[in-house]
Amino acid sequence: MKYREGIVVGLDPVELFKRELEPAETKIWMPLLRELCWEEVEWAANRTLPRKVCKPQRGENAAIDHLILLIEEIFETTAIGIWCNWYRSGKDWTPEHQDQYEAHVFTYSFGASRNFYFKSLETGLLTEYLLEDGDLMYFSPEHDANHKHCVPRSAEDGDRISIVIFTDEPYSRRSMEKIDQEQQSLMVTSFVSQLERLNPYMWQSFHNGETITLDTPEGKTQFRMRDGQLEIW
Ligand SMILES: O=C(O)CCC(=O)C(=O)O
Ligand SMILES: [Fe+2]
Repeated sequence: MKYREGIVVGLDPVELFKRELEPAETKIWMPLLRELCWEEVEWAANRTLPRKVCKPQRGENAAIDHLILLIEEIFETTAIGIWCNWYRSGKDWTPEHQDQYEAHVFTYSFGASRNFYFKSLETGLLTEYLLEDGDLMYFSPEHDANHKHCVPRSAEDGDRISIVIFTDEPYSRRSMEKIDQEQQSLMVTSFVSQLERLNPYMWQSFHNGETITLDTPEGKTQFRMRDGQLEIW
């Protein structure tokens, strides 16, 4: 996580949020996710992807809608795409690849645990993770550009579903707040420059905690002192 003044403002290139969903919750969603419109997709002549996949729309499946909403609310972002994988057993897998959508990637894991690794394009170095039921993996578009990723085959018998949610930049709404803060400081500057021109009557009422209205670059704006803080609206 990236912090500024104690507030989360962004994510690291890779984050693994262990047990983001409780087992009680994944148990509810797993049967619903198995009901998605799973397909075997051909990816080369006479060859199908070594797992089942599905590309649901919003409004099709309650579990998908819930997971999208969670990502959008927790990470203050907007989902721009979704892709689902169903590994029927350890024999199903995802070969090394890059997502290449220039999007931020969040992946929820349901069911059996599977290994996942990134391979650096530059050094060939592998970074391995164990993705367990309820885990949430994140990686940035920059990380995707420099690495391949893979879910190798395993001796695991159980099935696993992964829900991949592509999004805009996480916490981008907080940059809007920053813009708001910049606007606030412009207003304070405008207020201070007008203070000396206030007539004594307005000056007195302002200091008594009353609201005064002044013209600012944003139009008519109200100012008030509360507990030593200037309030503007
Ligand atoms: O199943 C996963 O955790 C990853 C799947 C994946 O990389 C993909 O669908 O692009
Ligand atoms: Fe991928």
